[in-house]
Formats: sequence, structure tokens, C-alpha cells
Amino acid sequence: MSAKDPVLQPPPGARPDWTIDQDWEGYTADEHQVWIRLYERQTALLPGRACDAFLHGLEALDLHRAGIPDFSRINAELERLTGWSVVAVPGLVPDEVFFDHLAHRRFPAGQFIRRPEQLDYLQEPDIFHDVFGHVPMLTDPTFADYMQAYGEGGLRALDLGRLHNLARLYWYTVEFGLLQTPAGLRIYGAGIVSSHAESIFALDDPSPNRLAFDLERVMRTPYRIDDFQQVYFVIPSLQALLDATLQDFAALYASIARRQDLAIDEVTPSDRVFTRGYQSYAARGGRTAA
Ligand code: HBI
Ligand code: FE
Repeated sequence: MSAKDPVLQPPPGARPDWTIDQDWEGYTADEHQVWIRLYERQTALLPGRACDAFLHGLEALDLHRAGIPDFSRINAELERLTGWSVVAVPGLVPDEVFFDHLAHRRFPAGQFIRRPEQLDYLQEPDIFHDVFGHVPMLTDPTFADYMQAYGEGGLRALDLGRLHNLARLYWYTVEFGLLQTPAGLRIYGAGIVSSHAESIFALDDPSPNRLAFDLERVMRTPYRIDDFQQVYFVIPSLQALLDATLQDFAALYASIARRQDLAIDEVTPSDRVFTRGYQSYAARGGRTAA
């Protein structure tokens, strides 16, 4: 008996795999303008903050064109580089659908873009979070392999009822991961790199902890979905992240099942600490603080 989602039906107009046509011609000038505003703000900020693989991917996919990218155009280059393609979906899709796409090198990207008044925060991933945040890293062969391995692992985790542990791995790497480089810490996580404020907070603010990535440690650490992270995990290289997926996850899940989750702001004696944060941002109430 797997812990799969109850079989949800795709929304009207979506295919059985929950994909829809991007309908690039259907975007309005205002929607293209939102992309341009977000894109210009991030690209002014990210040199020296985003990792080289991200910046190279942005260039390789020619995402600096003005406006929302046409998936058919970026897929021609992306498929040539790593065999990945971007497919349009209406929004969040069931876990099983999501993992199956990743396992087949298809990245599901929201087809919609946020409204101007949502420029700095929205709950559900839109096309800017997905295409600007996630897709450039898929041009890196090592990260491309990691994302496919994650998809395959997700399908197994569903069957083992360990999705919540694997979701933490995704959260603290693909969404909010930091990379150690000779020039200092750099961003590779999509949730950071697509956010102006968090691209600054994640690297510069003394509030969060910054700890060396350890697979079991990450899987025991809860995360926030509504505000900046209280801890960021640092990998030594993208290869190290891929190598971590070669572990025996069943044994890992068994070990985790015998141990407590850690508190989100905890630093343990076995942690290798880059920054021991003051947690002052979270203590002030974070984003919603007056
Ligand atoms: N669906 N479109 C979309 N994008 C996501 O990032 C996503 C999803 N469904 C499930 C999901 N992420 C997470 O639950 C998994 O990462 C665990
Ligand atoms: Fe995301």
C-alpha cells in the first residue's frame, strides 16, 4: 500500500500528466512586463551571489530576451545540453505526477506569472520562480543528473511513506541550497535566486544558521514555507550533491525513523558550522513583523 496521493484528476483542459500548452502568444504585454521587471532586478543583483552554473545557464538559455520565454525556444537548447525540457502545468501538481516528470527529465513549470502587487512574494511557484529560478541549473550536467535521481527517489519515497523526509532534501538543496566556492558562498537554490530579498538575506544576514550539508541531517530538519529559511545548508560541490543520491536511502530512512526531528534553529555538536545565526529575524516575527 503506497502513500500515493488519492488519484486526483487533472484540471479541465490539462492532459492526464497535468501538462497544458504554454500558449506563449496568449501572454499580455503587462505579463511580459512583470517578467522583465523581475528579471532585470535579479540579474542586477546576482553576479557575485549566484553560482557560476546558474549564471552560465541563464546565458546559455538566452533568458535575457525581453519578456516571458517561449518554452519551445528554450527547450531546443536545454534538450541539446542535458536532455531536459520544460513542460507547462497550471500550478502545483500531485507529488507522484511531479516526481514522474522529473524522473523523465521534464521540469513542470507554472504557466502563469504573478501580478505586479505580488512582485516580492507569492505562495505558489509561478513561471518566474520555475523558469528563472530552476531551469538555468538544469543546463549543468551534474545538477541535471541530480534532479533526475531526485525524481526517481521521490517515486520510491512515496512507496515507502517517506516523502516528507525527501521533500526536506529538495527544499534544502534545489530550493534553498548554497554552494561553497573559493570566492565564498554562492546560491544555487531556486527559491533564493528568484527572490530579491532572500538573495541578500541568505548570504549576508547574521540571522540564519549556515551549516555543512549532510543528507541525514537535512532529512531530520523541518523547513519554513512562509518566510526566509532559518537554516541554509552548504554543499562543497554539485558533484557531492549527486554522490549523496547514491546512498542506500532505505537504510537512511530506517535510521531517521529511530531518531527525533531536529528543531529548525538547532545547531548540533556534529554540525560543521559556517555561520551560527542569531535567529533575530525569526524572533522578530519575520516577514509579517510590523
Ligand atoms: N508541483 N508544479 C509543481 N512544482 C513543484 O515544485 C512541486 C509540485 N508538486 C509537489 C512538489 N513540488 C513537492 O511536494 C515535492 O517537491 C516534494
Ligand atoms: Fe521551486
